[in-house]
Amino acid sequence: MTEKPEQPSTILVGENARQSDVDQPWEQDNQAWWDWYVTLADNSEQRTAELSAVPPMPSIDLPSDAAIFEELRVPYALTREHCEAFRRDGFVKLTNVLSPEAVIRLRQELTKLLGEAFDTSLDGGVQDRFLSLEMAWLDNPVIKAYVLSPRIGRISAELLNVPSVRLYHDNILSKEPGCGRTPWHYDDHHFPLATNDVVTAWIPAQPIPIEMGPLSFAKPLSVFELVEAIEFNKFDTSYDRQIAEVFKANDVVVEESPFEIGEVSFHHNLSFHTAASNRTRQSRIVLANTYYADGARILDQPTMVSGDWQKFIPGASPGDVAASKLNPVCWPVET
Ligand SMILES: O=C(O)CCC(=O)C(=O)O
Ligand SMILES: [Fe+2]
Repeated sequence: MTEKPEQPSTILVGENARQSDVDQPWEQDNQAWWDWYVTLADNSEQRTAELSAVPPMPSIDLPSDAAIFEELRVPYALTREHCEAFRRDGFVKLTNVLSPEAVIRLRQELTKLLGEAFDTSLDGGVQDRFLSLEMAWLDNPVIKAYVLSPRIGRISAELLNVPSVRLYHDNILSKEPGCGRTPWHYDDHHFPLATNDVVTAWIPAQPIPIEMGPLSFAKPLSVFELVEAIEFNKFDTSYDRQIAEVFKANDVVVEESPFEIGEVSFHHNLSFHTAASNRTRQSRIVLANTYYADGARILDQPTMVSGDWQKFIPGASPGDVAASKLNPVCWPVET
């Protein structure tokens, strides 16, 4: 019998390192995946040592959840320019996808869920970590409204130019004060789907100034071709560093800009992106929902970097159409 492969969060060296490689499945949970993943980021160029204060969230009265859910249903006025930008650049940042009220409500709920799951308070209770939770939509009606939102599902389908999208997963991501960079990557590595019609809606639950580490994108989309030959290395920061070097040598433009309240970015699975460290005292909380074209299949050989994908498409095998009960169609709305 062959031995079960070791996992990379127990960092392997020498002899053992050769027993494990990227083509093996990931066998730990999503949190362990993120704990490992952020160790692959080069943090040698820390911008400032001090954590800064950010303005508090606006203090406004919230409408009922029913009113917020209605807002998550109504279409967004997506323009041809938005779609062209997405296809050319691999991402688009859209303002006013959510109202300030909907952002505040989202943050309340995400803070509650993260606080319970990690037994901590947010905004300083824990430092330097990248916390993650997924599949919260299954038991939480508020999160469900944001994850299965027809407004967000329709934007995703229109950007991909496909008639219908399904949910791959929701991902609550909280980059805590002091946590370092997110390594350069494209998501194609992470999803076990045999299609490039995949988009992630990255929905901040507060404004994100530069010092909090907004998601940042290399453009245009085709820059992934410059770095295709760079081999992923799961043990150190060399992949991240080499990508940055190639982009610099080729004068690749990186869009790193703040997110205003209610602004949401949508990125394609071949879009290269990164995020700086969180140098503020507030948690950088985000809901990242990934959608894909209905009809897509699972790869014949999902890899370790695909994370614990079986959790998100239960009961499915490599090669199957990805359409489990955890992958509802989010657009068009099924009646
Ligand atoms: O939140 C981050 O820093 C990274 C998120 C990310 O890479 C993604 O949602 O695809
Ligand atoms: Fe990503």
